[in-house]
Amino acid sequence: MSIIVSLKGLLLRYSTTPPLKHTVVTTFHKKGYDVYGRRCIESFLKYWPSDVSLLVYAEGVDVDIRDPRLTVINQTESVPRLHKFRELYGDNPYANGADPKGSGETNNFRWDAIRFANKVFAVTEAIERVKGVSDQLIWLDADTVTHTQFPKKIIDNLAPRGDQLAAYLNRKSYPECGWVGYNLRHPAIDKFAAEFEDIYLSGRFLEMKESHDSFVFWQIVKDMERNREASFKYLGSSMASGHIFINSVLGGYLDHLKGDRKVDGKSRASDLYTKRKESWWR
Ligand SMILES: [Mn+2]
Repeated sequence: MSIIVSLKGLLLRYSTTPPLKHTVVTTFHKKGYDVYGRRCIESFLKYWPSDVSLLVYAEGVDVDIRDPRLTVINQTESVPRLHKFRELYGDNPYANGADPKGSGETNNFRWDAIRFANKVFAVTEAIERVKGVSDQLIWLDADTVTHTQFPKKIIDNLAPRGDQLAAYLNRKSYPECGWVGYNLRHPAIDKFAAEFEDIYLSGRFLEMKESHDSFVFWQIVKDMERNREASFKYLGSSMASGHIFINSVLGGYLDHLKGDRKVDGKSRASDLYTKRKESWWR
């Protein structure tokens, strides 16, 4: 948006980026709450701006943290389409980590749609829920910890705007979807959400090369770009591979505990390929 001010006949044009309302969404089950979810919520409440709220889809766990910024949603009752998906494909080995190409692998995340659908349906339910209330819905993996005060201005700058439907951590191959910012004001946001769900519910994910949420997200992004339905904001780098989350601007405020780092509570120094000055990384 730009504001034009006339001052004694002199036209001054100020370029302004209006402040935005942000909602963060995540999900976890009982074990996840114990190992990392609690830490995710507590560090959010400590370091995120006071006007950002957090929506948690909790599966079979009583979240015993109370805060006006925190809304806990009973995943079992409130995300019926996820449970429909589990009914349809819960017994299908190719939706539970088995390699459809027949390598004999049975437990590979690339084909574990049942596991990653938790994210997909939490995102789509949250889009419905906070559209009209917030400008940006930020998906944040629960295995993240905020370690440094996260300024509102940085979050505003990370947000997708205008014809950008989402902001995500791109890299050489499929993106890192531990953080995805959705533009709730984009005219095609409902279409995106419907497509995300339908790829899973219709069984189309079984025909795809990989079926975890990040791969499916990437396919939708490429389709929408090709069809000129939306553009996207890139928070990563097309040259980068590996642990893009903590090496992006996000690493200045958050850590993302992939794999067994969840138990350690911290990423390793060897995960960084950019210099970081925050005390967390010392
Ligand atoms: Mn993660």
